[in-house]
Amino acid sequence: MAYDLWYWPGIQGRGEFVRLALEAAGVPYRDRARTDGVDALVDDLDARSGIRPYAPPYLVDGDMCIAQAAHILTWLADRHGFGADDERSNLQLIMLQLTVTDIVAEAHDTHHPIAGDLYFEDQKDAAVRAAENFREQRMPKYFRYFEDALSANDGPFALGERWSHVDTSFFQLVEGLRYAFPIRMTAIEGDYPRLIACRDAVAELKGIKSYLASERRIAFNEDGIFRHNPELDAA
Ligand SMILES: N[C@@H](CCC(=O)N[C@@H](CS)C(=O)NCC(=O)O)C(=O)O
Repeated sequence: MAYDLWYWPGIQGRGEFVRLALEAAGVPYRDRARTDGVDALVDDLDARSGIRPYAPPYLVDGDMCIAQAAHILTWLADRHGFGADDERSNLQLIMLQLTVTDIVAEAHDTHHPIAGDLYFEDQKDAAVRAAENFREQRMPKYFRYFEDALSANDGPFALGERWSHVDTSFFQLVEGLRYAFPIRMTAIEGDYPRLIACRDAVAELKGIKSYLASERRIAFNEDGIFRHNPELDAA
């Protein structure tokens, strides 16, 4: 039976990291808020009690319901064989996936450095400072780390020749940062050939190719995590 994925319908957001792995693996899922509407998502979340998701994305399989994008991905990887075969490598993949979670949160905070529920205009000065630090210090530091990780095995992916949930997340990270910070990415991405080769190899996966060409792939927009504010971008 297909999984139910619940995530805000108008954006890629954190749900996209889950969508990409499901699409790459050819695992059937229903993107419930896209078919049933945003109210259905709010109602579904409100109807849950006890230990329940704090926020979307969350995945439902019968009685099972888990949230946290990185957690969902590692659970899916175990079930559908896009993790590693040994514990040590699996723990390394989880470590990398959680580090993607960290940079994604920092990318979000460049446009909302003070509070998520304040308008951009009300925190623009802080955003300009946060984005400068993110571009100059944080992007190279994370990218160097991912580049080193990708040098551990021969091949375009973190595990070498076999893709994993980490690679689909690297793909989305590069795409998102290209959208949000095109000037900065053009200036630095040549310094990280393994990360870009990984992004390119993911783009060639059969499931990803057809997903990107489909209407299921929502375009980047100014409501998502990766937003393009020209004031926040520079080489
Ligand atoms: N750490 C969680 C973050 C989940 C999250 O922040 N979801 C956002 C949308 S991307 C949300 O709906 N947040 C509502 C809130 O924090 O109140 C994850 O990686 O899944």
